Amino acid sequence: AQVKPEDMIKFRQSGYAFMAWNMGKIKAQVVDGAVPYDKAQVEAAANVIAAVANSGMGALYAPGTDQGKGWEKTRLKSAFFQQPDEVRKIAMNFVKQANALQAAAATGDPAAIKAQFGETGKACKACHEKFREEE
Ligand code: ASC
Repeated sequence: AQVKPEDMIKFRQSGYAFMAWNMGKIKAQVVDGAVPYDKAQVEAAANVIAAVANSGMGALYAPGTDQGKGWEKTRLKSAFFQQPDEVRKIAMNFVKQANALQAAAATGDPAAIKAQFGETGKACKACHEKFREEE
C-alpha cells in the first residue's frame, strides 16, 4: 500500500526519536558515566540504532515531504531534494558509522564504544547542519 506523505514524516521522525533515545542510553553509560556500564544494554541500544539505520529510511523522503502543510511538522530543508549526491554521501556514512557502533558495542570495550559514539554523533550532525531547519 502507498504510504501517505504525512505518514512518511511520522515514520521517519519515529525512527530518529527512537535512535536518539538509544544514543542517550549509550552516552549515559560510556560518555557521561551517569549510569554504570552494562555491556548487554549498550549492545541492545547499538543494535537498535544499526537496525534503524539499515532499514531503508530513504524511502520516507518522497518529493514534497518538506512541505508539512497540515501534516506532522518537519524541519527538512528543501535543499535535501536539490543535493541528492550529498544526501547519499551523508546517509551512507551514517549507516557505516552506525554499523561500526554496533561492532564496537559487541567488543565490550567502553573506550572503543565512546570513540565510535563520537564518530556516529558526527554523522548525525552532518545531516542536521545541511538539511535540518533550526528550531
Ligand atoms: C544524539 C542525537 C543526535 C546526535 C547529535 C550528534 O545522541 O540525538 O541528534 O547524537 O546530537 O551531534
